[in-house]
Amino acid sequence: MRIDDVRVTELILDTFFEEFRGALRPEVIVVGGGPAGLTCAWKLAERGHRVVVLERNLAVGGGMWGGGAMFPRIVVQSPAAEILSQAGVRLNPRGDEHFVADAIESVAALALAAIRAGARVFNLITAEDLLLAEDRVRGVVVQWTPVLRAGLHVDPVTLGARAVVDATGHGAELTRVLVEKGRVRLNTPTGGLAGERPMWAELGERLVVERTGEVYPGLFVAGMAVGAVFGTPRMGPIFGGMLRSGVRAAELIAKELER
Ligand code: 48H
Repeated sequence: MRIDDVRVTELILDTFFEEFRGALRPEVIVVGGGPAGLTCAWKLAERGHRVVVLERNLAVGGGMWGGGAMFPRIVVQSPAAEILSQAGVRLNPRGDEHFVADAIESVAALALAAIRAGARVFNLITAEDLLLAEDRVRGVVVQWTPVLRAGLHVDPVTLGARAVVDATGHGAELTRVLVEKGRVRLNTPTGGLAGERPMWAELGERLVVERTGEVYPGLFVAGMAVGAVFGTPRMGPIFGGMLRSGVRAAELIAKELER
């Protein structure tokens, strides 16, 4: 079989730009393709919403690949175990309310579930700023990650959405940008970012779900970003809270979109 090298290039460019063009104004932009972001995107897409996931790195999965201390295992409890199960992940029940899952299988399954449900995932794109107009977050400003890493002075471009999710993990990068550059008060007890607290898995797992929500009109936080914003404890390699926070964010956003 003959291969036309230039045709391969055409196919890549044509299909990428067709898809990217259609992704400029989704209903929801999820920034960060870690466990919380992927779960949120999956659950919103499953309900028929148009969702785009922007991931800075080459691979989605965030901190899940490494499991606990580079042992690629994650621990969950019910009801997060059922979320993993729905995604097709095999669970190892240990008979004491703990389930163990393979970290790599979990990342792969969550990514596939999100994509198969209809979420569009773009890698190597960093959300470096927010579109903030008339007291509402209305989108994100994006740049190719390699441009940022090379320190090149290249202007970014903008995507719009009715809701943006900060699922950027421990750094809560987007919310931080909103507070520092937008000089706004968040819907948090202090009006700002409280900063993540030391380890206490039981409380951290509960609060990360309870505090998931809209911290400023148009901006939701999910996953470890919730900890950084609300000052809730970290929980180590027990990942149930991340999955449940993603589900919770999806439910809250769907409620607004479907109103
Ligand atoms: C595009 C970005 C940007 C940006 C970051 O860190 P994550 O895995 O985040 P969560 O909240 O889904 O899961 C947290 C979990 O992995 C974890 O760290 C836990 C449970 N820790 C507990 C403990 O005690 O330490 O994923 C965030 C993703 C990553 O893939 C980043 O590359 C990406 O977001 N990202 N993508 N634009 N500005 N910032």
